[in-house]
Amino acid sequence: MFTYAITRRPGPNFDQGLTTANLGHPSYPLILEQHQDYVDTLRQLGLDVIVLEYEPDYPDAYFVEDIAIVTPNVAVITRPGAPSRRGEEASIEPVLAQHRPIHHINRPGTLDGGDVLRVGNHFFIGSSLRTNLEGASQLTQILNKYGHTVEVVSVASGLHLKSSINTLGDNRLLLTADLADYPCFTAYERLVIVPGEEYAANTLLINDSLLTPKGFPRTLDQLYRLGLQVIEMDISEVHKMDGGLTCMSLRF
Ligand code: CIR
Repeated sequence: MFTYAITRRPGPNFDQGLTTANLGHPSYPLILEQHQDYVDTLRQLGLDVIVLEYEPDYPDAYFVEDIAIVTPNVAVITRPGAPSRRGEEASIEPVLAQHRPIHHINRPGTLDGGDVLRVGNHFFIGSSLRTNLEGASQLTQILNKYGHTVEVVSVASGLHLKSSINTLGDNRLLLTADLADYPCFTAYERLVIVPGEEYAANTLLINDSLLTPKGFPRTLDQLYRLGLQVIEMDISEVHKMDGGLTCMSLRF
């Protein structure tokens, strides 16, 4: 169960962030509204939500998920794969240090939290354009030391591992078709996303509720059948910046 979430408000510079999405220019007033809805929803779900101020030098800094891995036992501050994002950690580390022992991913390792999927005590680390094998290996050693098991998975499409796969709780995974037959996932019950709705793979489980992006009706229908509370969230402006629901918070 999560008790806390760390988030950060998008700044007026947010449209200078990295993106490959090609979905048009995002609106600042609208992303602020969407971000506030996200914070309000996490609060309604009972989380104590910390909202950090925006970072004038780091337009992507509201994607706080990439900056740390937080488990029940430890917090690991990452070294993001994109050079423009290195430095975002300075304001996150002191917050996490109040709750967990802190470790770091060090050069030449790179790792984005978006590549790290926790399923119970087990962690999947995606090796991707942002997370290199050295970063994955450093994180593996730290997580093993704190009693967690780890597997490294190669990310063939999408920005991060969690762009394509997320946990639904109870041994269930929501994942895109290209990952469905990976041997490391076959022990789980798998809900496979229909073609065209891949963005909805970034659905976020908060305790017994699922936050899912608006606009993916077939996935929504699959999720409703699980019997959990499902909350659709309009995050159009976040999508334009290659982000999703998991990216905007650190939960612990
Ligand atoms: C980036 O390219 O780094 C940001 N524009 C998007 C990061 C999204 N984060 C995530 O999926 N965990």
